[in-house]
Parts: sequence; C-alpha cells; structure tokens
Amino acid sequence: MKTQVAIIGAGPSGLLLGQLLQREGISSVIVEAKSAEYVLGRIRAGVLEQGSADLLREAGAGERMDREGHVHEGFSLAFAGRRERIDLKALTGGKTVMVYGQTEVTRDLMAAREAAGGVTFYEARDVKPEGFYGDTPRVSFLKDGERVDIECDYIAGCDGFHGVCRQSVPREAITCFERVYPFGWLGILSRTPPAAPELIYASHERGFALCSMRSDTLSRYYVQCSLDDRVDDWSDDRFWDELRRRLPEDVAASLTTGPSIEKSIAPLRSFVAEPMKFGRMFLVGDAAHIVPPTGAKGLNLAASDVRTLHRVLSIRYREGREDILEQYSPACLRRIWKAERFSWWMTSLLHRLDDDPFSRRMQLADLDYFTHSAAGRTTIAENYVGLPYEPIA
Ligand code: FAS
Ligand code: PHB
Repeated sequence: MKTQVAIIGAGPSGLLLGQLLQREGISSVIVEAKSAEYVLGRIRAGVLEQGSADLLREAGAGERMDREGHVHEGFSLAFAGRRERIDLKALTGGKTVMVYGQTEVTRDLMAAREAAGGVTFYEARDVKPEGFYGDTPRVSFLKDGERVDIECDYIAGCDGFHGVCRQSVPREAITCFERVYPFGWLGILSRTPPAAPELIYASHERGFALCSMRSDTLSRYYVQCSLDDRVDDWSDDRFWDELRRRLPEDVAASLTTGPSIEKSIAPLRSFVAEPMKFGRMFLVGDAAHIVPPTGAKGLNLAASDVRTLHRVLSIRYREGREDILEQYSPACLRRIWKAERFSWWMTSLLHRLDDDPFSRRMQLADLDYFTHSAAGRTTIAENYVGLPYEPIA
C-alpha cells in the first residue's frame, strides 16, 4: 500500500491532520492501535482556543461545534473567599474560547474522514515506523494477523505520550524535558447543570478544584488529589463534599449533584521532546509534549502542531520545497514552550503544593496581583485564548 503521509494515531492530532491534508489533495492513511469506540471513550479536554475552532472549520468538521458548542467570553479564579472574572473578550480585543468536548471533536473528525473516504486502520497491532532517516519511510503493522506495509513519503507520529514513534527515535537524537507534579486530578462527568455559566478555577487551602462543563446538562468537575489515591477511594458523595469545600460558598450552595457517569484520575506532567522532526518522521501533539491541564492547552497545542505540519507539507507538495520542512520543529517549539510556561504557572499558582505557609502566601499574593492589575489580567487572558500561531514562509 502507498500513500503520501502515513499517520500513526487516530486521536485529535491524527484525525485533524488527515482532514486538512485531504482537503489539499494530499493522501494519508491513519493507523490506530485501539478501536474507534475506545478512542471516543476517553474523556479529556473541554476548551478550544479560537485557533483550534477555526482549524476544525477549515477541516470541514466544525459545523456541529458551531451548533452545539458554547462560546465563552471569560472564566473566573476563586481564592481567599473572592471570585475574580477574567474578561477574555475585553482583554484580548474580542477573542473567546469554545467549550466543546474533545470526545465530540474526535467524533466529528472521524465522521468527516469517513465521509471523505479516508483510510483508517483501527485495532492495528505491532505498529512500526521504519526507514524514516532514508528516502523511503514506511509503517508496518499487524491487522487481523496479517502484516501490512504502508510505503509513504512522510510519517506523522500522532500516537500520544505512550506511543511508538518517539520511542523509535535513537536516544542520542532526542532531548526530553520533564516535570512530574506530586498530585493528580480526579475528574467526574455528571448529567447535571453546570455550577456556573463559565468555568471556575478554585485555589483553596485543601487543594485545587475546577468547575467545567460539556453542555447545559452535562458537567465536568475536577479536584486535586493525591497520587496515592485510587478512583475507588472516592465515592460520589466524597467527591461532591470535597468539591463543595473548595468552591466559593454561593457556588457550593447552589451546586446540583448527581451520579457520576465517568470518574478517572489523571497524573499531571510537563514534558517536551526536542526536536520534533527526525528525517521524514514528525512528532505531533502529545507524542512530543504534555502539559498539566490547568491551562487548557493540551488539545490546543496538538492542534497548533497539526496546523504547522499541514502548512509545511502543503508548501512542500505544492512548490516542491523540501527546505520548508525544517521550519516545522522550531516553529512548533517556540509556541509549545510558551504554553508549557503558562500551564506550569497556572498549576503552580492554583494547586496546594506543600504545607509551607510562606508558599501559600506567595500564591495568594500572585493571585491578588494578577487579578488586580490590568497587565496581570491581560497576561492571563492572552495566554488562555491562545498566543498567535507562528508564521510559516
Ligand atoms: P492522543 O493521546 O489523544 O491520541 C493518540 C492516539 O494514538 C490514541 O488514540 C492512541 O490509541 C494511539 N496510539 C498510541 N500508541 C499507538 C501505536 N503504537 N500505534 C498506533 N496508534 C497508537 N487537554 C486539555 O486541554 N484539557 C484537559 O482537561 C485534558 N485532560 C486530559 C486527561 C488525560 C487523562 C489525558 C491523557 C490527556 C488530557 N488532556 C487534556 C490532553 C489531551 O487532550 C491531549 O492533548 C490530546 O488528546 C492530544 O491529542 P493527540 O496528540 O492526538 O494524542
Ligand atoms: C475540561 O472541561 O475538561 C477542562 C477545562 C479546562 C481545563 C481543563 C479541563 O483547564
């Protein structure tokens, strides 16, 4: 089998890349280790930067998002009995974010790829990216016990943090940077109305909490938890009690609780692999970087990598320029590191880090300063809506 771009991974990165390439007439085949149902079952991100929403529209997969998604013009920070709204629209000259779950983004991209007749192999086994330092890269895998080989021009490693692509790079060719946080997020999904019309990020002496949503009838909540915690340690009642204790009193008093329909614990980590291009293989999205979800950047960073890769591949095929491909890694990394900074900063600002009273006073002073000064609010707002994309020329 031959294609121009072999994509490993059918998460948001792989599916979005496949769609953008297809609209340029650039062929791709996607190879995914899990079933489509399994991929859709992972509950993850909920907030799309304006740039990510625009990319979905460009990919021809934004129609349901525009119909069912919710445009949010601000969010709140709650601390020390206060609730401070960050007015994204006013502080960024009109930019907003779209609240629309990653599951729905993935569903829409899967449907768009199927409608376009895109080839996707699900439940592929023993997937191997090979020959990417030469001129004839290929991806081989087992499907229903048969070995399949895809000859291609380029390989897009969209296979997430635990994927095979980054692991296939010689150790001496890659540098990894990592910070693992000493706590996790316990998240639940409940068929209840959201606690508030916009997201609330709460910094409390007991720990961090986040009130988010997927729709007017589906809410998503998180509380900071110990890395020693197991989901079974947290009954629904224990979760709701702890969430209430960390929220502003008025929000806690009006909280609608209900049975959890999904409950999971996510570890928090900052991670970046440099560079992101190895011969004819590109690392994309979580395959190359991870952020703690406090800044709502994970999915959005993946989308911006995809945008950059789509742009350079489009120029390469349209103009025959191989040199343009060398821009991919530096352009992505400049934006990635700024999003890593914001995500690390929001995590350090809002979570219970230790029992040191001085640390807590520094956090409260930071929160007080950044929510009181116009410069501080603008800093938060312009990072949250997404910094400008890197130009590709
Ligand atoms: P993904 O991990 O989504 O997709 C990679 C795909 O590759 C998967 O389908 C996997 O099955 C497949 N794959 C793996 N190995 C393979 C192999 N060897 N062969 C073939 N296929 C292979 N981001 C936010 O913005 N907000 C959040 O709240 C948030 N919460 C998260 C919670 C969790 C538990 C996790 C893990 C991530 C969370 N993220 C969040 C980040 C998340 O949304 C990612 O940024 C996003 O999924 C990135 O998309 P991909 O790069 O496509 O990687
Ligand atoms: C979510 O809705 O899952 C969500 C929203 C904002 C974040 C993290 C997660 O920062």
